[in-house]
Amino acid sequence: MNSRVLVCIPTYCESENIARLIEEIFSLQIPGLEILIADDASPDNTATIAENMRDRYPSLTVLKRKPPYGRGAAGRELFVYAQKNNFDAVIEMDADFSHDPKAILQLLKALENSDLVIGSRFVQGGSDAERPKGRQILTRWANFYARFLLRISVQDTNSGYRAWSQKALEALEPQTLRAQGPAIVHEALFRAARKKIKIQEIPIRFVDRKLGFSKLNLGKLAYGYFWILRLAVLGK
Ligand SMILES: Nc1nc2c(ncn2[C@@H]2O[C@H](COP(=O)(O)OP(=O)(O)O)[C@@H](O)[C@H]2O)c(=O)[nH]1
Ligand SMILES: [Mg+2]
Repeated sequence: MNSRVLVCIPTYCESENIARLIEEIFSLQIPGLEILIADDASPDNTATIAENMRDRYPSLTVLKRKPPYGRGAAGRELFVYAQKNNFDAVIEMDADFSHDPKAILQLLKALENSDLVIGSRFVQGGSDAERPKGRQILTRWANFYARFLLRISVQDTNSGYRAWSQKALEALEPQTLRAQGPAIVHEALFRAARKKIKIQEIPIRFVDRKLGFSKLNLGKLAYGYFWILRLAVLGK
Protein backbone atom coordinates (compact mmCIF):
# COMPACT_ATOMS: atom_id res chain seq x y z
CA MET A 1 0.00 0.00 0.00
CA ASN A 2 1.21 3.52 -0.72
CA SER A 3 2.20 5.49 2.33
CA ARG A 4 1.00 9.04 1.57
CA VAL A 5 -2.08 9.44 -0.57
CA LEU A 6 -3.62 12.74 -1.68
CA VAL A 7 -7.21 12.83 -2.94
CA CYS A 8 -7.65 15.92 -5.13
CA ILE A 9 -11.14 17.34 -5.66
CA PRO A 10 -11.99 20.43 -7.73
CA THR A 11 -15.22 22.05 -6.59
CA TYR A 12 -17.63 24.63 -7.85
CA CYS A 13 -21.04 24.84 -6.13
CA GLU A 14 -20.95 21.42 -4.52
CA SER A 15 -22.44 22.44 -1.15
CA GLU A 16 -24.92 19.56 -1.27
CA ASN A 17 -22.22 16.94 -1.86
CA ILE A 18 -18.99 18.06 -0.24
CA ALA A 19 -19.57 17.18 3.44
CA ARG A 20 -20.78 13.65 2.77
CA LEU A 21 -18.02 13.09 0.25
CA ILE A 22 -15.32 14.08 2.74
CA GLU A 23 -16.89 11.83 5.38
CA GLU A 24 -17.14 8.86 3.02
CA ILE A 25 -13.53 9.18 1.86
CA PHE A 26 -12.12 9.41 5.39
CA SER A 27 -14.36 6.53 6.49
CA LEU A 28 -12.38 4.27 4.13
CA GLN A 29 -9.66 4.51 6.82
CA ILE A 30 -6.81 4.51 4.32
CA PRO A 31 -3.59 5.13 6.27
CA GLY A 32 -1.78 8.33 5.30
CA LEU A 33 -4.68 9.64 3.23
CA GLU A 34 -5.20 13.41 2.91
CA ILE A 35 -7.85 15.34 0.98
CA LEU A 36 -7.19 18.53 -0.97
CA ILE A 37 -10.10 20.60 -2.24
CA ALA A 38 -9.63 23.38 -4.81
CA ASP A 39 -12.65 25.65 -4.75
CA ASP A 40 -13.28 28.57 -7.10
CA ALA A 41 -15.12 30.98 -4.79
CA SER A 42 -18.34 28.97 -5.01
CA PRO A 43 -21.21 31.29 -4.09
CA ASP A 44 -22.95 28.43 -2.26
CA ASN A 45 -20.18 28.33 0.41
CA THR A 46 -18.73 24.96 -0.59
CA ALA A 47 -15.31 26.05 0.73
CA THR A 48 -16.67 27.19 4.10
CA ILE A 49 -18.56 23.92 4.58
CA ALA A 50 -15.33 22.02 3.92
CA GLU A 51 -13.22 24.31 6.10
CA ASN A 52 -15.60 23.79 9.00
CA MET A 53 -14.79 20.07 8.87
CA ARG A 54 -11.09 20.61 9.50
CA ASP A 55 -11.54 20.26 13.29
CA ARG A 56 -12.75 16.72 12.74
CA TYR A 57 -10.37 15.94 9.89
CA PRO A 58 -6.95 17.61 10.24
CA SER A 59 -5.81 15.85 7.04
CA LEU A 60 -8.18 17.99 5.02
CA THR A 61 -6.87 21.06 3.17
CA VAL A 62 -9.05 23.59 1.37
CA LEU A 63 -7.52 25.80 -1.31
CA LYS A 64 -9.63 28.90 -1.81
CA ARG A 65 -8.47 29.61 -5.32
CA LYS A 66 -7.83 33.03 -6.82
CA PRO A 67 -8.57 33.83 -10.49
CA PRO A 68 -8.13 32.65 -13.14
CA TYR A 69 -10.92 30.27 -12.23
CA GLY A 70 -11.99 27.14 -14.07
CA ARG A 71 -11.72 23.35 -13.99
CA GLY A 72 -8.42 23.46 -15.88
CA ALA A 73 -6.67 25.96 -13.62
CA ALA A 74 -7.99 24.21 -10.50
CA GLY A 75 -6.79 20.83 -11.80
CA ARG A 76 -3.34 22.23 -12.49
CA GLU A 77 -3.10 23.72 -8.98
CA LEU A 78 -4.10 20.38 -7.45
CA PHE A 79 -1.45 18.48 -9.42
CA VAL A 80 1.25 21.06 -8.62
CA TYR A 81 0.45 20.90 -4.90
CA ALA A 82 0.56 17.09 -5.00
CA GLN A 83 3.93 17.04 -6.73
CA LYS A 84 5.52 19.72 -4.52
CA ASN A 85 4.45 17.86 -1.39
CA ASN A 86 5.84 14.52 -2.55
CA PHE A 87 2.79 12.32 -2.20
CA ASP A 88 3.29 8.69 -3.17
CA ALA A 89 -0.10 8.46 -4.83
CA VAL A 90 -2.53 11.06 -6.08
CA ILE A 91 -6.20 10.44 -6.79
CA GLU A 92 -8.25 12.84 -8.92
CA MET A 93 -12.00 12.68 -8.58
CA ASP A 94 -15.17 14.75 -8.98
CA ALA A 95 -17.15 16.02 -6.00
CA ASP A 96 -20.59 14.96 -7.19
CA PHE A 97 -20.59 11.21 -6.37
CA SER A 98 -20.45 10.24 -10.04
CA HIS A 99 -17.20 8.68 -8.82
CA ASP A 100 -17.91 6.20 -6.02
CA PRO A 101 -15.41 6.96 -3.21
CA LYS A 102 -15.07 3.24 -2.47
CA ALA A 103 -13.29 2.76 -5.82
CA ILE A 104 -10.30 4.64 -4.34
CA LEU A 105 -9.30 1.33 -2.77
CA GLN A 106 -9.23 -0.43 -6.14
CA LEU A 107 -7.39 2.45 -7.82
CA LEU A 108 -4.67 2.35 -5.17
CA LYS A 109 -4.38 -1.42 -5.35
CA ALA A 110 -3.92 -1.26 -9.14
CA LEU A 111 -1.36 1.54 -8.73
CA GLU A 112 0.92 -0.95 -7.01
CA ASN A 113 1.85 -2.30 -10.44
CA SER A 114 1.33 0.68 -12.76
CA ASP A 115 1.99 4.42 -12.84
CA LEU A 116 -1.37 5.73 -13.93
CA VAL A 117 -4.65 3.96 -13.20
CA ILE A 118 -7.83 5.11 -14.94
CA GLY A 119 -11.28 4.39 -13.55
CA SER A 120 -12.92 3.33 -16.80
CA ARG A 121 -16.54 3.04 -17.89
CA PHE A 122 -15.64 1.27 -21.10
CA VAL A 123 -13.61 -1.76 -20.02
CA GLN A 124 -15.22 -5.07 -19.08
CA GLY A 125 -17.21 -4.61 -15.88
CA GLY A 126 -17.43 -0.81 -16.16
CA SER A 127 -20.67 1.07 -16.86
CA ASP A 128 -22.28 4.40 -17.69
CA ALA A 129 -25.87 3.25 -17.91
CA GLU A 130 -27.62 5.64 -15.58
CA ARG A 131 -27.11 9.05 -17.14
CA PRO A 132 -29.52 10.49 -19.69
CA LYS A 133 -28.92 8.93 -23.14
CA GLY A 134 -27.85 12.32 -24.52
CA ARG A 135 -24.99 12.65 -22.03
CA GLN A 136 -23.92 9.06 -22.64
CA ILE A 137 -23.76 9.64 -26.40
CA LEU A 138 -21.85 12.91 -25.88
CA THR A 139 -19.26 11.09 -23.78
CA ARG A 140 -18.97 8.21 -26.28
CA TRP A 141 -18.48 10.63 -29.15
CA ALA A 142 -15.92 12.77 -27.30
CA ASN A 143 -14.11 9.58 -26.38
CA PHE A 144 -13.99 8.38 -29.99
CA TYR A 145 -12.78 11.82 -31.12
CA ALA A 146 -9.99 11.97 -28.50
CA ARG A 147 -8.85 8.38 -29.08
CA PHE A 148 -8.73 8.91 -32.82
CA LEU A 149 -6.99 12.31 -32.84
CA LEU A 150 -4.61 11.74 -29.96
CA ARG A 151 -3.84 8.12 -30.91
CA ILE A 152 -4.26 6.92 -27.34
CA SER A 153 -5.22 3.30 -26.82
CA VAL A 154 -7.07 4.03 -23.57
CA GLN A 155 -10.77 3.02 -23.58
CA ASP A 156 -12.06 5.90 -21.42
CA THR A 157 -10.11 9.05 -22.29
CA ASN A 158 -12.68 11.32 -20.61
CA SER A 159 -12.44 9.79 -17.16
CA GLY A 160 -11.50 12.20 -14.41
CA TYR A 161 -11.26 9.41 -11.85
CA ARG A 162 -7.60 8.42 -11.88
CA ALA A 163 -4.64 7.54 -9.69
CA TRP A 164 -1.12 8.78 -10.39
CA SER A 165 2.13 7.50 -8.92
CA GLN A 166 4.78 10.00 -7.89
CA LYS A 167 6.77 8.98 -10.98
CA ALA A 168 3.80 9.62 -13.27
CA LEU A 169 3.19 13.01 -11.69
CA GLU A 170 6.78 13.99 -12.27
CA ALA A 171 6.53 12.93 -15.92
CA LEU A 172 3.39 15.05 -16.20
CA GLU A 173 5.22 18.31 -15.34
CA PRO A 174 1.99 19.72 -13.95
CA GLN A 175 3.14 23.33 -13.68
CA THR A 176 3.18 23.55 -17.48
CA LEU A 177 -0.35 22.20 -18.06
CA ARG A 178 -2.33 24.79 -19.99
CA ALA A 179 -5.83 23.57 -20.83
CA GLN A 180 -8.73 25.49 -19.42
CA GLY A 181 -11.91 23.70 -18.52
CA PRO A 182 -12.42 19.93 -18.48
CA ALA A 183 -9.93 19.41 -21.37
CA ILE A 184 -7.23 19.26 -18.70
CA VAL A 185 -8.25 15.61 -18.33
CA HIS A 186 -7.18 14.97 -21.93
CA GLU A 187 -4.09 17.15 -21.78
CA ALA A 188 -2.79 15.24 -18.74
CA LEU A 189 -3.58 11.85 -20.30
CA PHE A 190 -1.96 12.82 -23.61
CA ARG A 191 1.26 13.79 -21.84
CA ALA A 192 1.28 10.64 -19.74
CA ALA A 193 0.74 8.45 -22.82
CA ARG A 194 3.65 10.11 -24.62
CA LYS A 195 5.97 9.64 -21.66
CA LYS A 196 5.42 5.88 -21.99
CA ILE A 197 4.55 5.35 -18.35
CA LYS A 198 2.56 2.23 -17.48
CA ILE A 199 -1.17 2.96 -17.81
CA GLN A 200 -3.87 0.58 -16.62
CA GLU A 201 -7.66 0.83 -16.71
CA ILE A 202 -9.92 -0.67 -14.09
CA PRO A 203 -13.74 -0.80 -14.35
CA ILE A 204 -15.90 1.75 -12.54
CA ARG A 205 -19.64 2.23 -12.40
CA PHE A 206 -20.20 5.88 -13.32
CA VAL A 207 -23.52 7.28 -12.07
CA ASP A 208 -25.30 10.58 -12.61
CA ARG A 209 -25.08 13.21 -9.91
CA LYS A 210 -28.12 13.27 -7.61
CA LEU A 211 -27.51 16.73 -6.12
CA GLY A 212 -26.24 20.02 -7.50
CA PHE A 213 -25.83 20.77 -11.19
CA SER A 214 -23.39 20.01 -14.00
CA LYS A 215 -21.06 22.87 -14.93
CA LEU A 216 -20.53 21.58 -18.44
CA ASN A 217 -22.01 23.86 -21.11
CA LEU A 218 -21.79 24.28 -24.86
CA GLY A 219 -18.89 26.74 -24.65
CA LYS A 220 -16.79 24.40 -22.49
CA LEU A 221 -17.65 21.46 -24.72
CA ALA A 222 -16.62 23.31 -27.88
CA TYR A 223 -13.41 24.51 -26.22
CA GLY A 224 -12.66 20.90 -25.21
CA TYR A 225 -12.97 19.70 -28.82
CA PHE A 226 -10.78 22.56 -29.96
CA TRP A 227 -8.14 21.81 -27.32
CA ILE A 228 -7.95 18.12 -28.29
CA LEU A 229 -7.46 19.12 -31.94
CA ARG A 230 -4.76 21.57 -30.88
CA LEU A 231 -2.96 18.87 -28.89
CA ALA A 232 -3.11 16.55 -31.89
CA VAL A 233 -1.76 19.18 -34.28
CA LEU A 234 0.92 20.76 -32.08
CA GLY A 235 1.80 17.57 -30.19
CA LYS A 236 1.83 19.40 -26.85
N1 LIG B 1 -12.58 24.45 -8.95
C1 LIG B 1 -13.45 24.24 -9.95
N2 LIG B 1 -14.10 23.05 -10.04
C2 LIG B 1 -14.98 22.86 -11.05
C3 LIG B 1 -15.26 23.86 -12.02
N3 LIG B 1 -16.19 23.36 -12.90
C4 LIG B 1 -16.48 22.11 -12.47
N4 LIG B 1 -15.75 21.81 -11.35
C5 LIG B 1 -15.76 20.54 -10.60
O1 LIG B 1 -15.33 19.52 -11.47
C6 LIG B 1 -16.06 18.32 -11.23
C7 LIG B 1 -16.80 17.89 -12.51
O2 LIG B 1 -17.75 18.87 -12.85
P1 LIG B 1 -19.26 18.56 -13.26
O3 LIG B 1 -20.01 19.85 -13.21
O4 LIG B 1 -19.80 17.43 -12.45
O5 LIG B 1 -19.09 18.14 -14.78
P2 LIG B 1 -19.75 16.93 -15.57
O6 LIG B 1 -19.52 15.69 -14.72
O7 LIG B 1 -19.03 16.89 -16.88
O8 LIG B 1 -21.22 17.24 -15.70
C8 LIG B 1 -16.97 18.61 -10.05
O9 LIG B 1 -16.32 18.25 -8.85
C9 LIG B 1 -17.14 20.12 -10.12
O10 LIG B 1 -17.49 20.73 -8.89
C10 LIG B 1 -14.57 25.11 -11.90
O11 LIG B 1 -14.75 26.03 -12.69
N5 LIG B 1 -13.69 25.25 -10.86
MG1 LIG C 1 -20.28 15.46 -12.82
